[in-house]
Amino acid sequence: HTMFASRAALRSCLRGAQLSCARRYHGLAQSKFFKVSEEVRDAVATGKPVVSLETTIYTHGFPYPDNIALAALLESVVRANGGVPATIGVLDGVAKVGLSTEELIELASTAQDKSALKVSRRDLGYICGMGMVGKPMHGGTTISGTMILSELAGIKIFGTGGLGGVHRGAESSMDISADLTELGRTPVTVISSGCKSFLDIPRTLEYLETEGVCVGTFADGRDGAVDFPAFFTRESGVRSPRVIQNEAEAAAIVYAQSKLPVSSGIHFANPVPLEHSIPKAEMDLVIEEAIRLSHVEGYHGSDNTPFVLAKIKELSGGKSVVANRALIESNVKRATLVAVELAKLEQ
Ligand code: PSU
Ligand code: MN
Repeated sequence: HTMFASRAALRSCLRGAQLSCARRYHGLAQSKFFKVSEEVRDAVATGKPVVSLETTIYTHGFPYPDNIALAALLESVVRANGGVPATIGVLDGVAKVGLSTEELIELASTAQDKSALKVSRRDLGYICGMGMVGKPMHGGTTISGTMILSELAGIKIFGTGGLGGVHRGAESSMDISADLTELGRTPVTVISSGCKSFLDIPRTLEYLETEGVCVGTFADGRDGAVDFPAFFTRESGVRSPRVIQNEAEAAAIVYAQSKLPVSSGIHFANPVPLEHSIPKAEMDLVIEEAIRLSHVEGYHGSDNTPFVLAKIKELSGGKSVVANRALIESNVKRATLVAVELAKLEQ
């Protein structure tokens, strides 16, 4: 028995408490284990277009020292398009929004010995708490972890490579990325190239629908139905729930949703640039083999995605790395242009 008329009423009250808590933090935005750089704080306070960038792609994705070059490139893409970058990660148990160049190099260097944690929602309290008791660790934040810290810092737009999803065989393994539930509960817009087809894309979209996540794919003038993209390829065989034509449309959706009592996130998929797309048939073979090897070697939990990604890279002979870099760059540019349009609406 509760004082609430229904479970829905209880849930919406809890959600309200959660929101007002997040809002309170926007002003303070600092604590022993949470720091926002001065540049980012100032940009958020003065309504400049800020774009979040994650760090799991550096700690668990790209090899050292390519990852450092990529990190620098992405920040300059944001600046060149009129935005302020906020690279997010955990250094010595302190969650930081707006890493300095030195901090970025320090964090990305952990790719050499894999010493950084992969930090999603479940890991944030752990890594920050351990930092308080003299066990400092570095962490690369996933989409989920980066969304939480973005919201806390007041950042609404986040650009990255690929979204986690429902894994194939999830009906028995229950392996569903925390990125999806995060999108269901945290009002941050993620721009990526969809998800790799080592995941179960139809079920990923079903899950996002259940979680109340608006999913739209940039069509850039193409008419009619558009596929939700599968990272390296523009085709997935699955229709995107919504189609958007440009950044102004995307920003209008973000703006409208922020004014409605809808606290879930948004995912805009930006298909890989045509000149870098890899034919689906070619990628399918590579992915089948990567998944087979992951099963053979018994990978599961948070180690599974990095293993499969590394195998895909290996089996596709470097081609995938070039495509990967190109699409992230394109997504981060798109994210910045959405943030610029959104800043105009919020003036
Ligand atoms: N998919 C990719 N590249 C990535 C990731 C996913 O194509 O780098 C990373 C992102 O940081 C994402 C995380 O948030 O993996 C999801 O991991 P998991 O499947 O364990 O939830
Ligand atoms: Mn998982």
